[in-house]
Amino acid sequence: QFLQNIIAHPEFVSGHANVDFIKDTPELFRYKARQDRGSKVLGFVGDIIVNGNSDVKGLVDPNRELRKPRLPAFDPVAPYQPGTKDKLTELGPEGFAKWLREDPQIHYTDTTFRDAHQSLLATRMRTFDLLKVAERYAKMHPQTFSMEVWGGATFDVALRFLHEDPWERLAKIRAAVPNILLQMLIRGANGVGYKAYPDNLIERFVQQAWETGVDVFRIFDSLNWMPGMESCINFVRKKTQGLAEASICYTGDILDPKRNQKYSLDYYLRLAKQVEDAGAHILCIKDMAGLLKPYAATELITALRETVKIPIHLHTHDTSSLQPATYLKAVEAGVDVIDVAIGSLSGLTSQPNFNSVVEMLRGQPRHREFDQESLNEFSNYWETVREYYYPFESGLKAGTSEVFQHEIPGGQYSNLRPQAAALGLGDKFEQVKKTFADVNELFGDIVKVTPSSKVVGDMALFLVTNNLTTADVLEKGHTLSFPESVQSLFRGDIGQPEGGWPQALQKLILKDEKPFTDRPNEHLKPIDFKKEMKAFEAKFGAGGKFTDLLSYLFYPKVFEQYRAHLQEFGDVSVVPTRVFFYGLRPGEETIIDIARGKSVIVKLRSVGQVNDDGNRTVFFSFNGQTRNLEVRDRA
Ligand code: 3PY
Ligand code: ZN
Repeated sequence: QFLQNIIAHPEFVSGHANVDFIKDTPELFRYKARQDRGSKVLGFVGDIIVNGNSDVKGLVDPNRELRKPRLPAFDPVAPYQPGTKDKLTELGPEGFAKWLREDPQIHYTDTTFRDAHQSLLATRMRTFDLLKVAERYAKMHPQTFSMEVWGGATFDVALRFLHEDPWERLAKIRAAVPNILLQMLIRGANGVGYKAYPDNLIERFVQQAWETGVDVFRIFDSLNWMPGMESCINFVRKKTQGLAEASICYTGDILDPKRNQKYSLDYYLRLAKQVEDAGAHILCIKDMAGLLKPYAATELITALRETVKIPIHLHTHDTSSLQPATYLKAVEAGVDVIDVAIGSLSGLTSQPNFNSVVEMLRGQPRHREFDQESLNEFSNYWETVREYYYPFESGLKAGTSEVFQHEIPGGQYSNLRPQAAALGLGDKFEQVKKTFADVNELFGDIVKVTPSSKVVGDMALFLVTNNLTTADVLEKGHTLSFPESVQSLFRGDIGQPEGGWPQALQKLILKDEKPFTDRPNEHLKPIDFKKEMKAFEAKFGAGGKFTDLLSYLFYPKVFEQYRAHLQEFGDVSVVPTRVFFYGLRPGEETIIDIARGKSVIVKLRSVGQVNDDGNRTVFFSFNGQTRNLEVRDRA
């Protein structure tokens, strides 16, 4: 600790420490009381018992019984069967893409570990529950094309709400799944954030993601703006042996004369060609709101197969509940890979049902066999686990054709409702959805996916909160002060939309500020990683991990809070989910695996009254011995 204090001290770091540095710096001798992991985790459990988990505040039903999930069967000593990861290693990215395009059988990406819970449970699925079945899945279903496990909102949410390191999650999944391609979603120049970042940050991020375990990089731009994707495609090609899967986000309806003026079949074909020319190994049609209808899929996929030589991967959300039909048509038209989620985490704003889609295609010449009994065991596992996350359910009970009007992405839907509720608009959600569509029109009909969709959402919430219509905006916009994200969008901070911004509106929003039309990243200073690491270590202590630095550069405030939590409570990703969200009831016991081969048994005996210092004594039995903990009651 003494040595650590020296190398972390700002004076030492800055190179200004002289010979008397040690003598003149008494704080070097101040060691933090070293708390062992077991005590830290007990502190966390005590805090949840007394104060609750703030992430589920007001949403907990104390009488709710939660069943214990049953793990799907597998043979733990059986070796992993070779899968697509082995194929990629064998063929390299170009050869792999060629093989995929020529393989007649349909392929499946399982999104259970990322988009499914992002879209149904506000991205809250914890590493704890994922890891319980990762190895089982890889051993039971090695013919899966890929598992989407990372990126999108999972990065931010892991740090912000789950107090977990997203990199550790990825590394652990990789270790458990060595045979199947692991896939991530990356927002092009916006990385895993909501704004543009310096190019060299995206480059290092991509490289580190590959080294930690990502094989397939699904890259998109939230306005379908090619310059927002090109550099990211290049980074994947240059810095990894992985696959650059570039996306075209699907919006509108190519078969609807009212919606296909701007977003026509030709528009998508033109983009597809550009994506191929930019060096993508795979083309993704990213239907983030679930708007691609079955007969439109026939037209689109058929034409795409004729336009590009690279394989085509189709992503959709089943918000309308029509999307299995879209998959059927897409498979008939020659799509190469489709995205599905395990039964109990599928449907509605998530992906179509894996288990059922496999059955749908039975009898189709392109059918690929899966062990249905096992898929159903996984579905049963996730059904039970899902109950632990009940505070995050969106409330949507059935498919809705309303999505064709509001076009809200599946991943955003489950966040927009609590966002509206937090602003006191809980009973105005219908109006928020309707206003979302009005704002889209006002903005000139844009592609809506993170982060552009968030801006449309922000504007809709702004209008509903202030009782304004889009007509009011055009009339008295010069007197309004627009949300920061709206100003940023119209300034060009996240790129340019097809056809440009409506100019009169842009003037109303930006007032005298001048927008730019080139790449926003060009305006950002490259990161000096050496310098940043020094500053990082001065702040957080020596021996900084590069992955932590990357997290910090994307989310400085969130990372600081994550780090403070880690300091106080240790790695809480090992705490069982029931305890993590709801604590323990008197008499209840839990086993926490705090390190490989090291478990602690924690039993709550009782909780005392608040004393004069504002603390409560929590009486535990810890590995069979009495342990009493003083916990501040923050109520
Ligand atoms: C994300 O960027 O998080 C998405 O899921 C977009 O669809
Ligand atoms: Zn999605």
